[in-house]
Formats: sequence, C-alpha cells, structure tokens
Amino acid sequence: MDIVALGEPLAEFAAVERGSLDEVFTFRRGWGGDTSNVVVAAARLGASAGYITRVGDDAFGRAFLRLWEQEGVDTSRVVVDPEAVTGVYFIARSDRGHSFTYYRAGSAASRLRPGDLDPAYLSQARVVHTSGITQAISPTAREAAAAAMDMARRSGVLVSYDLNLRPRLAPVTRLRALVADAVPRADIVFLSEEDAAHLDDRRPAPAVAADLCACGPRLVVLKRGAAGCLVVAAAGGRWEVPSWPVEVVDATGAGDAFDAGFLVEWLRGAPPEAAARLATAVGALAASGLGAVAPLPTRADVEKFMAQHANSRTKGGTE
Ligand code: KDG
Repeated sequence: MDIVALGEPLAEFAAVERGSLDEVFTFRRGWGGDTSNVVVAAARLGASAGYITRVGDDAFGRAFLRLWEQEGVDTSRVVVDPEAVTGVYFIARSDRGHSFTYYRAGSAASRLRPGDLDPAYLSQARVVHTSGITQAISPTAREAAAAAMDMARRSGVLVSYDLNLRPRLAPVTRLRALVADAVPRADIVFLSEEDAAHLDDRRPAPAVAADLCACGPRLVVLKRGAAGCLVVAAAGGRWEVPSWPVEVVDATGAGDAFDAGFLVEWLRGAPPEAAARLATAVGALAASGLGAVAPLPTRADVEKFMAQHANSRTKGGTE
C-alpha cells in the first residue's frame, strides 16, 4: 500500500452562506479530518491508501466507512467503537478565510490507542502519515501516533508528518512539545505559514522550516498559500515553487490535498521540485470548491489543470 494514515475523521458541515457561525443557516454535509482528507486525496490521485482510526457506531461513522470504500481506501483497520461518537465540525467562511468549530471531545477517534496498531499492516506501507491534530486529540492518540511512527521507522517505511497546529485543541506550548516529539521521527514534514508562526512568531517561516529540517527529516515542505511553497532538503537544496491561478472558495483541506499530491508524486520517483509543482496544483483545485473532500481532484483533473495553466502560473491561492 502506498500511504497509510492515522488520525481522526470529522463529519463536516460547511456553511453555504458567508458569515459567522451564529449567523448562518445553511450547511452542506461533507467529510473532513486532516488525515482522512490525505488518504482520500491520495486515492483520487491513483495511489493505494489505508486508514487507521475509530468511528462511532452511528450515522456519520457509517457514512465515513462508505466514503472510504467508495474511494478505494482500505478500511480493514478502522475500529467501530460503540462507546463513543464520530466527531463533527462546522466551517464558517468570511473575508478573512475560514474558521472551524469542533464537537469532538471524547470522540471515538480520541480513543485511538497503540493497541489499535498492527505492525504488519504498517510495515507493508510505503509511507505512514500522521499529524499534530492526531497527537493533540488525546493522550492515547498521541501515544498511538508515536508508536506508529516508530513501528514504521523500524520497518524502513517512510514517515510523513504534518504539523497542522490547532490551538483550539491544546495550548501552543503543548503543541510545540508535540512537534518536538514528532519531527525527529519523520522523514518528511509539512507545515503551513500559520504553523510556523505558532512555533516561532519572531522568525520568518522559511527559517522555521530550515530549523525543523535540522532536527532529522530529509525534507521539510512549507506551504505558503497564494505564494506557493518552499521545499528544504537536509542533504542540501531549496526549491521555491509558485502557486496556480485559482479562485479560492474554501481553503479547508487544501493543505491536506497538497500533502497527498506531494507524497504520491514523490513515491512515483519525482524529484522534490516536481512533487511540489503537482502538490500546489492539487491544493489549488481543492481550494476551488466547498468543503475538504468534494473538490479533491483526480490525476486526470490535475494534469488537465496544469496543462491549461502551464504558461500562466501566478500567485494563486492554496492553503
Ligand atoms: O485540514 C483540514 C482539517 O483541519 C479539517 O478537515 C478538520 O481535521 C480537521 C481539524 O481537526 O481541524
């Protein structure tokens, strides 16, 4: 299997109207959860993917199982936990971007634990991916994320980690400690400019990315939204890749789509700059529709988009 991810899926309610959550009335149901978004995005791009999580024995848990099966994501390691519910989040959109409101405390996924991991399943993957959200949702999920990274490393499987820092889930000092724990275990690290500012708001984001690269990963990828991305390699090498022209509707999940695009292309043997070029296109397309999963492109969509815009690469808008 190309990519196995570990984390929390969240049923998504994305406001159709713009405005704050207390003002809007119409929502579109979808699917979110950063690591679930990565495996669905990877599967749409043609990779084989599997997911490790817990869902509740409820409507949203069943909807997720159906989604993953329809998308070709392996669900053999998804536990249906009758003791807890599948988490939910709402997206509100305004001129300042999007904001999330979570109903996830005590969710089924927060009951993930190291005992849910099967070393044989992890060792057959080419990449194991997890995130700062997975670490932050509960102590047992944090232990499971660390154990999954360690099992992967012991088997020679690449470890991918996205900081995805969410100060709503834990104080920033705690989030920084989670990052310090994960980064030395990872081969490839993704972060956004917001993540970089949460780590150190006195240094420019590229310097924060370079600092992370000095802690052990082979590659650190800084996602810069409309400014594209920067890839820093521990072996030496630094690539700045611009974004694509796109009208941003909702950037939710665009960063997860970016991760999937980068990983899928990297696994196909592409050099970092080419992987980043495809990833920025996948992220741009993901930002051009509402919700995290509905706008995720297939490989054919991405190739068509890249061919159409090959000569007009500008500062576009991905997250
Ligand atoms: O990256 C998008 C995710 O943030 C969204 O789908 C919800 O997983 C989520 C979270 O915890 O914020």
